[in-house]
Amino acid sequence: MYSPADRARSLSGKPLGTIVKHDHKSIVKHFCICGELTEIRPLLRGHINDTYVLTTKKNKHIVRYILQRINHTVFKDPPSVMKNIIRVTEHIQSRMQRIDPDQASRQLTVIGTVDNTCFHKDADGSFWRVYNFIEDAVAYDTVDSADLAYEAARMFGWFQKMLVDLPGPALHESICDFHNTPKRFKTFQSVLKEDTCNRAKNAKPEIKYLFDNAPICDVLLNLAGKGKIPVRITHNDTKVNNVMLDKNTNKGVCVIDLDTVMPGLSIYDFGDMIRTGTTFAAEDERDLSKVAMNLPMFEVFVRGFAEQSSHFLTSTEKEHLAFAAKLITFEQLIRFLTDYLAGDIYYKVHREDHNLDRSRTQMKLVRSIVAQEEAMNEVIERIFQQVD
Ligand code: ADP
Ligand code: GN1
Ligand code: MG
Repeated sequence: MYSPADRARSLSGKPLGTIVKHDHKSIVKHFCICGELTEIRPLLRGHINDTYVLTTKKNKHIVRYILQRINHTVFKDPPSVMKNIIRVTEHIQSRMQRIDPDQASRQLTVIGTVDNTCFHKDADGSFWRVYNFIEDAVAYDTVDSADLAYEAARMFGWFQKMLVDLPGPALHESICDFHNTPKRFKTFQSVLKEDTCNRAKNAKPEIKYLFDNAPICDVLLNLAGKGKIPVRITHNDTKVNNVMLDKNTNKGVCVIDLDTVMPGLSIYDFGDMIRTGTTFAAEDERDLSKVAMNLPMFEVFVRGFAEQSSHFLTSTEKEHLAFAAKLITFEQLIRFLTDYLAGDIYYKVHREDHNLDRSRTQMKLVRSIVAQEEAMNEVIERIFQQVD
């Protein structure tokens, strides 16, 4: 997770995935895109990959694409990540052709290269891929209406449902121990011990909170280890901005950001959606009075998710949904704080103390969930009884 090379890079002041000037036009030539390239515009969203919108024109017909440079310091084996993505997108595509052909063309599709591969590796060793652009759809960082919340939740439940019957061997683990919360805590402890940037002094309350609450870290992995919670194919990064909703109807269109689709716990996916969807505040909000888990929104998320997943979730999974929301938010607090202490080497930062600010929102959110956990469990029980 934080290798000696990563740390060395942090000391050199250069973030992971150090900015190199890329010749995007030559890169695009490797892909089978239609028409003449007229624009390449960076899309400054997401903490990990570099994303660009490509615009092409053929006989006055405009077609757009997404070009992405895969962050290969985070994803150590991009070809295997792409293999996963091809399997997942092709499976969803073929199911959609059967059940909802109108929406099939609005699913994420990998655009191949002229050499008939699914990515291009450039001379600098960067890995590039191209997707179709999902038109007339929006990825919201936060959702502020019940309609949007319901659709986002429905789509993440739908995504798991679509992959329940993915044939073939297990997917490649694109990031090892990605949601291994106890391991995340150990990494935090070792980064804190080194405190190479001398930043621990700025985060005393957050550090204390992590130690005080550490016992929750291993609850879900222990249950999984005993076979009480199944390992399924999960998305593992179910931020609300990783689902695209139709900009006119608000209906769910597709799920994006598939790099982390791999074996995982379904309820961590539920939890991450709650973490990002039930607060109206941004993940880096400085005014912490705005950060809280909103119970009415939570109810809508539970309903949307339950309608898609109720038939395959086990009772132990259902009993731990609220807990998973708390735990994944706690894990995110660990991750942001670790990166702050390590010198901002994993997440892109855009201002001083950005990762510390992000840690603080997560801590406030965990506290808000703890205060409402009983009520959240009541909501879950009631909604699943209605849906079952
Ligand atoms: P990251 O891993 O950096 O979060 P994403 O794959 O989520 O990268 O892409 C970042 C943003 O780019 C998304 O939140 C969305 O706004 C936009 N985006 C990504 N893929 C598409 C697509 N195929 N069509 C339209 N917009 C997209
Ligand atoms: C990253 O790629 P993006 O921005 O959707 C991260 C998630 C974190 C999230 C926090 C591969 O997601 O795990 O929860 O930031 N993705 C990876 O905002 O680490
Ligand atoms: Mg994303």
